[in-house]
Amino acid sequence: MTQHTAPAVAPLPADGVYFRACNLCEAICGLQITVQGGKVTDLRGDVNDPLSKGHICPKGTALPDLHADPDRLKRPMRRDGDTWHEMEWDEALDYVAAQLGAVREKYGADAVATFQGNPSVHNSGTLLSAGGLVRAIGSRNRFTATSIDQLPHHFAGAEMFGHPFLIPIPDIDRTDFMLIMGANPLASNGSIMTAPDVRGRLKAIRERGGRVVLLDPRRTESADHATDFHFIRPGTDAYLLLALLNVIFAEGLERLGHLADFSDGLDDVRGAAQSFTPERVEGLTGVSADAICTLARDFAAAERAVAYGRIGLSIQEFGGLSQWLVNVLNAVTGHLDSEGGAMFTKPAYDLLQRAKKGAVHHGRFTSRVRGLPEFDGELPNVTMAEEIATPGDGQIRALVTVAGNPVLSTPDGAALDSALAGLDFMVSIDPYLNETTRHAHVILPPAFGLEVAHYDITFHLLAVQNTARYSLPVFPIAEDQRFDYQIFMGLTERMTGKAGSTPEEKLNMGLSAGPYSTNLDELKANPHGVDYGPLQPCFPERLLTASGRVNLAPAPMLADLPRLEAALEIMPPPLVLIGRRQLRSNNSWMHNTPRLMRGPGRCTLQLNPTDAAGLVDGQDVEVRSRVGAVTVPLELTDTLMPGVASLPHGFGHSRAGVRLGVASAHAGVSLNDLTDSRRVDALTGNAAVNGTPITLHAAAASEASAAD
Ligand SMILES: Nc1nc2c(c(=O)[nH]1)N[C@H]1C(S)=C(S)[C@@H](COP(=O)(O)OP(=O)(O)OC[C@H]3O[C@@H](n4cnc5c(=O)[nH]c(N)nc54)[C@H](O)[C@@H]3O)O[C@H]1N2
Ligand SMILES: Nc1nc2c(c(=O)[nH]1)N[C@H]1C(S)=C(S)[C@@H](COP(=O)(O)OP(=O)(O)OC[C@H]3O[C@@H](n4cnc5c(=O)[nH]c(N)nc54)[C@H](O)[C@@H]3O)O[C@H]1N2
Ligand code: SF4
Ligand SMILES: [Mo]
Repeated sequence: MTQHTAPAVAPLPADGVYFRACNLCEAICGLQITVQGGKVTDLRGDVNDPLSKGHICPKGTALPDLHADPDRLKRPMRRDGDTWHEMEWDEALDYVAAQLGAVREKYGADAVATFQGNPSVHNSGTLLSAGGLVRAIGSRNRFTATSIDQLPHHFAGAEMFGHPFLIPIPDIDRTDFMLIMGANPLASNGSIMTAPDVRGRLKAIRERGGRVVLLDPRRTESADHATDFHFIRPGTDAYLLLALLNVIFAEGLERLGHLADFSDGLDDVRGAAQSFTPERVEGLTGVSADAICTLARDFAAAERAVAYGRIGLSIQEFGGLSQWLVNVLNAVTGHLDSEGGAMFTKPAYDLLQRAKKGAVHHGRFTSRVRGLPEFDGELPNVTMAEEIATPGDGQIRALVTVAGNPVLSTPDGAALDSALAGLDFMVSIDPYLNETTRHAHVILPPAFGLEVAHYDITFHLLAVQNTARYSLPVFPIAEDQRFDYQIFMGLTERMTGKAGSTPEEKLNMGLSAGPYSTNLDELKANPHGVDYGPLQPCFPERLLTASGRVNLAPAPMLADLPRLEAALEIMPPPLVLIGRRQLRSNNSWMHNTPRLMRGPGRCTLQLNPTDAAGLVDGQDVEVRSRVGAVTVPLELTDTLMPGVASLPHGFGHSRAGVRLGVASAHAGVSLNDLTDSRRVDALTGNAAVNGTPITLHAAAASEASAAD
């Protein structure tokens, strides 16, 4: 029960037409928002946005709903047992800073952990200010969503090109051959490829006579827009990529193009691929040797081609090798840093501007309990629960979560759930009382969405075209609301005596120092965004390796190959589980929006009919893994590869004490109650949530069982 004080009344937005970017996903679509009488009366894509050109998806339309959500929190809350009491902001910030300080004082800095979740990257105030607090805490126990997502991309970027953010982006608008592995941009709207309207961009490839080849264990929404589709068994992409390279080298199809002058390691790559013939990997991957040979030849021969591997290649046991090999495939066929291939951006706010050449990015320390390596100052989030639950020096006693819901979003969420209950102190900076924040002692809810000023530092850096766009708020906030950055600066100041610069000051500085010498005033004067044109080749100038050259065969990758080789000998499990992104979901947090939840329940276990073993479509099945079990309706569909089942992530809203009325009515189950924190990509430390071995059983005391 909450004891309510007077509710905050926010002033109404002025009537008018507003332009801003949607900050819900990586597509960063421009929006045109009409406000009349204090309400949004029309919301559509901004046709004048140089990147999105009017594109919008159903989630963008739901943005105003977040503000009207009765479950959304606006004032700090302190938990006393199961009861929540509202607090004043100053009182709350004083209290939180004192509690964090006390734990730090008593047990040392490492006893205070932080977890920064996905929306931190979609809010420039959060992105630019949370770091101040993290530094003030000074703990090695720093976690983010990166290590259950794109860490292998950063790892490969750091090793091959010298910086975690030197990640090649597919030049989708100029390519004639796009090989897509482990991505479903028709549902996700594109990732590490900011490309609003992927559907239109893929159609354009087909219309100019090009090909789109998709490899996925599920015949996805994106498969409808491909020219060729192949099932691939989860976790076997590294074998497939090595086999493609094997054919390319065996047939002398390699060409480095301009990379020949500034790259090292071609012979090592050739050596690595030598034993992985298409015949050797076809059984394991499920892709025929014929198909592999043809794909290798066509890809190498295409004048403008690009291989793009996304989350399906990262959240698996060979994520680091897979992302490395995608880059290598592009490089050795002349498709890296060249038009229509995999290219690098030149963003107006450039995170690389002040980066040092030859910096070390990983392995400088390891996690206490399991000894997994850090990357860029953060530890793998698969270690979080054990670091909280295992007694000893350096045990985590306090936690700060920011814009994250790790109980639903990280493997073995149930173990984390119970670990969180044992913390001495937890604070969550989040507008919702959800599966994770229910464990907090204090919740500090920021203003968000249409209320915040925003610049997409990360996604302009990952976009298929160089553009810049600054968004001003549409909704004003009430006097007793705070922005994320004010919360971070308030806590940092209380802990260190110094608050640091505001996000606007930092943005302005970064933009003026950037390649286009722009600034916030200039961007404000261009509310639809500024176009700096298509991606340009930038090697070797932009390389940040110590040698100033591309490292095609980094030592950590070569050292990981025996692990891949050894796995060839292990019998694959009969049935494995993968995730499934859905257009009308956003990880764990938009299930409270009625308009996105309409229609039949979406949290179903999809399975190929050949694996049904007597189970029937629509019946409840119990899914078991090493760590847990869930009961969920079965959906038989031949869109799944035999031997593979799929469940969406981000559901599971039935835990007690959450305040998510709509989401709880569509609770579903959490995929991460089945995934296993022991399954990890040993090279990068990324969680291997896809490919989890499972067994199926009829839910109601029946003997019917499949695949066990
Ligand atoms: N099995 C499996 N697990 C997965 C994935 C998968 O494919 N399979 N995907 C993974 C991926 S890629 C990711 S990125 C993670 C995402 O997982 P998390 O990083 O945990 O993020 P979300 O689930 O999106 O939770 C977002 C939280 O941020 C809050 N929020 C929204 N906007 C703001 C804001 O402006 N400020 C603040 N302070 N809070 C805000 C919301 O209320 C919500 O509580 O999940 C991962 N988990
Ligand atoms: N609507 C919506 N959009 C989102 C999100 C969301 O939750 N909902 N989340 C956002 C976030 S945080 C991210 S990181 C991006 C992710 O964006 P994408 O990478 O496009 O994510 P997915 O749609 O999960 O696509 C991954 C694909 O990999 C396949 N796959 C699974 N295992 C394997 C494997 O071992 N090998 C291969 N080759 N394929 C495999 C899956 O079947 C799936 O089709 O999406 C973002 N956009
Ligand atoms: S595609 Fe992404 S950025 Fe575009 S409207 Fe939808 S959620 Fe917003
Ligand atoms: Mo993500």
